[in-house]
Amino acid sequence: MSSIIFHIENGVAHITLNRPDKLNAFNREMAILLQARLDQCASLHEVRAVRITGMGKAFSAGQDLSEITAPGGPTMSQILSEHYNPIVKKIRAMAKPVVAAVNGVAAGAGANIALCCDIVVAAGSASFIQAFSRIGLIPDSGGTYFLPRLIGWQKASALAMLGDKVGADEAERLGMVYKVFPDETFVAESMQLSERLSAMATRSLALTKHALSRSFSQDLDTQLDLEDRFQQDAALTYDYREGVEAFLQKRAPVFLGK
Ligand code: LHQ
Repeated sequence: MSSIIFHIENGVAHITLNRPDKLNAFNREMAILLQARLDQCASLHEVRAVRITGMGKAFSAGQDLSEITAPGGPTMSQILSEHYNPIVKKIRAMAKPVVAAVNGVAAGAGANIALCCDIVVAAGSASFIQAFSRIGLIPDSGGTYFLPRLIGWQKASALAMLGDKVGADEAERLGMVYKVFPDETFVAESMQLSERLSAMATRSLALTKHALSRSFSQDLDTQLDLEDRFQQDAALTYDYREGVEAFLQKRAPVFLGK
């Protein structure tokens, strides 16, 4: 069985991290396969939203620690430059919404890959651990970038240094997570949310995503100019015409993602 399970249904690409006996810890194979699937999601028009989740009781326990000590295993620099950094960059560059459906514990790189997604939802029993400091490392996979932006410097600093486990409800209260769904309905509700996104005006969601990403490094004037340009791009789409027409005709829009 592959360490990444992939299928497309109703416009959603479902990516499942599949090493459940290792709590879906990342080894090189899983990291490379995930990148290939993310590339596929980016290039296929029929994919209009991506949902990433984990098989079994965990989302992902981060780096497979047995791999880094194994003879011939990847080096530290390979792990970041060839595994995690490309994954984070591909998720952020994806011109489609990416949902992290955090079904269980998300630790280390597993937590930060979830946190770099556009919308993070969690099962009630899920949890997040910046496990790096527990083994003498620093948060990677974008942790030092996304965490302070999501929850503020103080909380990020404390969580990164202490490596405390944060339960789903607290993660929602802190702003790490958009919504927590009860364990019993988590799969259905997170799928529903992904399908709802896949039926929306995909180009406008992509432009929204990229505008939000840019806002962190730009001043207001530059950001207003960017909104002006992006809005003009959005206004050129079929979906914009459809959205306005449907509103005026008092019917539900049928967006095609173009
Ligand atoms: C694992 C792992 C794991 C292998 C559970 N590896 N087997 C970047 C640069 C380069 C190097 C290092 O990494 C990075 C990025 C990172 O991600 S650093 C952070 C790496 N991750 C961690 O340090 C987390 C390690 N795991 C844990 O602390 C616990 O397993 C958590 C808190 C996630 C879950 O605890 P439990 O629910 O009590 O499960 P468990 O500990 O009993 O684990 C179940 C099995 O999974 C167990 O195997 P076994 O054969 O005994 O059943 C674990 O050894 C295995 N496993 N995480 N990362």
